[in-house]
Amino acid sequence: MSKPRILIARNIFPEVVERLSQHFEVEANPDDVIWSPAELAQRLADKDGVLTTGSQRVDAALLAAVPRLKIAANMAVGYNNFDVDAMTAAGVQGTNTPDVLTETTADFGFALLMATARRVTESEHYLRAGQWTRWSYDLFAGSDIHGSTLGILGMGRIGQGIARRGAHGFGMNVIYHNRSRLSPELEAECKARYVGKEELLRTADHLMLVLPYTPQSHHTIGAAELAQMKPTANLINIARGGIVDDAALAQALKERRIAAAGLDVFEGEPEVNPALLEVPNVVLTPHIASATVPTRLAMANLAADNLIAFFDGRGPLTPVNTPAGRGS
Ligand code: 8YV
Repeated sequence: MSKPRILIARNIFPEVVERLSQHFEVEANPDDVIWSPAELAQRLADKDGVLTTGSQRVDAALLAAVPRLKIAANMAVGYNNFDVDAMTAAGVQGTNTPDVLTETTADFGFALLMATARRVTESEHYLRAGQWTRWSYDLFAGSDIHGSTLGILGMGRIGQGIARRGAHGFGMNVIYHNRSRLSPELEAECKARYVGKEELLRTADHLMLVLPYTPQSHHTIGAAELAQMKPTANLINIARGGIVDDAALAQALKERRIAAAGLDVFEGEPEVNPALLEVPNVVLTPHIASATVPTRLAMANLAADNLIAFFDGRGPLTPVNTPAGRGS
């Protein structure tokens, strides 16, 4: 029997490509070309499966053009690049990579929080520019982390990891808001108190966004929400671009209506709103929260495991939908 055919839509670890080659006829993308939707459809015309990253959209238009495709395995926990309803309707399986990146991403949330509150990159730029000539009492004075109030919006696995770090590592007072409340056991473990969104916005010294991006969470933080925050507060977004109205945030930062922001994700990334590049009180990183070598390797391997298990007939390990399945 011939092997199923798969496309690996972006360049990934050679050892994972090699592993997949033992199970499938593989078309890889070693030059890491970002294909247009039409090019992607063309390459998928004769494929049974695809390993995607956040940069490929799998929607009704693509699915209509690729009738052979049975599974899209995303190398990401977030899957807002999938139109899950369209995939389910077309009988196409979707999978993601939860758990393997939780702790690494929570670590980075803290790195960004600390860099933002303690003005790490802003002060480094000043030093590199040769502007440091003397000590002064308020030179890059920022805000404290220990003992402050950490607000978390979105309390899934990564949110819980951040809560644990804040409460147990830094003695922070942790509050959170989420669609559903955690169990009393989990709340106790995370030392986190459930509050309404308004209280979260009004009282957090550091507000961490860790919620999924959906049409409902578009611009969860806009001008009105920023206006409710303390002028001394910091905002950290490690979730998705589009959850924050970046133009409204840049304006609030410029007018110092909040103290600072740390952003790993952007509306329309890799484009970054030019107004954000103009303000000094923002730490900007290029969507690297899960980027450690072991974690990215674990993500690639889990995406590969999903493809292998699916075509073995064992069923995907971490599905995001339960389609009836396409005929072969
Ligand atoms: C990915 C992410 O690196 O897992 C996610 O949801 O945002 C990142 O870990 C990115 O989506 C590329 O696939």
